[in-house]
Amino acid sequence: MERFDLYIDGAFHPGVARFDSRDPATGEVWAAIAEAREAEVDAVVAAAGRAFRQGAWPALTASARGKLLLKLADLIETAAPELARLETRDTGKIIRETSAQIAYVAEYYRYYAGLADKIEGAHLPIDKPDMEVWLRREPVGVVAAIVPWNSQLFLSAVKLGPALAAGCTVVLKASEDGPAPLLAFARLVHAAGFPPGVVNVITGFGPSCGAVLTAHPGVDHIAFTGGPDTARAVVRASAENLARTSLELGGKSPFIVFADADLESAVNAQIAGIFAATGQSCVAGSRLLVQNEIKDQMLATLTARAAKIVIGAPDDRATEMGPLCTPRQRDRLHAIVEASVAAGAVLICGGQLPEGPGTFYPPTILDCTNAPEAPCCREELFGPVLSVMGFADEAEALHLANDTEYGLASGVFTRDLTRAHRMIRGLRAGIVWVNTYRAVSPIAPFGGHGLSGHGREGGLAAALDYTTVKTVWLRISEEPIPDPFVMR
Ligand code: TXE
Repeated sequence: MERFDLYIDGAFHPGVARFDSRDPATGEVWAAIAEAREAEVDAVVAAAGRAFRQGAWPALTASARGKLLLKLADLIETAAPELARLETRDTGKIIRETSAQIAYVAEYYRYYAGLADKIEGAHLPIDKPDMEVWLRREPVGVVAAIVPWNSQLFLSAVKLGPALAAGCTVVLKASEDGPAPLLAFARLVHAAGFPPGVVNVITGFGPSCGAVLTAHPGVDHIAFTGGPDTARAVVRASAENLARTSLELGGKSPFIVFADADLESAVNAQIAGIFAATGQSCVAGSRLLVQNEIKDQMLATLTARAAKIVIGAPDDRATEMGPLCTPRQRDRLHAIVEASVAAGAVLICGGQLPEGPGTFYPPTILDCTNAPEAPCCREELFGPVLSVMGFADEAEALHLANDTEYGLASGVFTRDLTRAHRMIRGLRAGIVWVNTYRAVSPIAPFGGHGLSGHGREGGLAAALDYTTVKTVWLRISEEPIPDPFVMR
């Protein structure tokens, strides 16, 4: 059994109790995880508050903060194979994906390291001759960063990078599902030499840890990634401390293929868009909208490729799709697939619960052309399930694409440039990928509308999100300020 501790105020902590973590591929308990509840949350928020207000952190220059982030990036790069091993073991995400993703996570910290000393204030041309007025951009304070199990090193980097560059301190709460890699990441934070309390890493359950953290009076900003129902609880909790919130809540993203598209590219991108990470990806292209002329051909090619996907042990480099993270996720997914078939969706492939251990689920494709209201077209499934609909023309494609409460990502495959531009304008989504899908970079903002949440991660804007503006007025006149009650 491996053991993982909380990281609070620069020290490792066994927590109030330990809970088991299971390997999703086998169902075996493999790790004992330290749990945080109210007392630990109080202690960690107090530590982050102290570190924000006093000691070494506020005394550091922005450039020095950048250097610490660079050091952390180097340590992540070196430790990437071990972090990948842990994430694969604890969440079932395949080793090919965790290795590549964690190596790239270092680039996020490097980007924000470089940004730390470029977060500038401004000088105002104020309408009073004896005044100088300028704006200071200051860190907002203590950030509660809450992440789910999927891509957690990545999802925490897009919060910690900008928050630390801006000068905030952070309490990072890992999901109770698969928390080992983030608790191991805390060891790198420690080795990088961040002052105690600047970065803290805890885990625990929603009601006894997450809910206490989000309502805590010592928290100034909540950066949350998860589902919309939990997001509603987070926003309600923030009514207590009036903390700012940024929410990244996944989607029901349309993947639109016109008849003139390069079909090979579209098929490969769609396969990656829905079956990579076993579909547990916020930007999963889970609704394929395909022009009627090529629908049969595209479905046949997709189904043939889906049948060849190598499903197996996530730590085997040959595996292309691993298990879902938890039995809860799989049960929910399967129930929605069954309800969708009952609502008229036609099962093209998959859709059966496999025998044997582990939370595996087959690549599943449902033709929903005659069942647009089936739950698989409406709800985020967070699994390897693709809903397909045909469309006649551009107007219908746009209507179907925007017929969702979500608005995170979208993909358009066409060779027609002017049509691509019209689609870009018309799509209600935070990201539009044209003739590509699932591309990300620390330089590019990431986020959505509606049930997909609000706020943007990545890019310069994310760092500004963790700042607040202080307006400074300086009177430069040598004349004494006149007595306000003496008439002149
Ligand atoms: O996520 P939760 P769940 C979607 C996806 C999935 C569904 C549910 O559709 O099927 O959400 O997943 C913490 N206050 N996404 O239940 O509950 C929790 O401990 C504060 C999309 O696993 O949102 C964990 O750390 N925090 C998404 C984190 O919230 C609370 C990724 C996320 O868990 C809390 C994940 C509370 N009251 C799920 N209750 C995406 N955007 O990619 C729980 N948490």
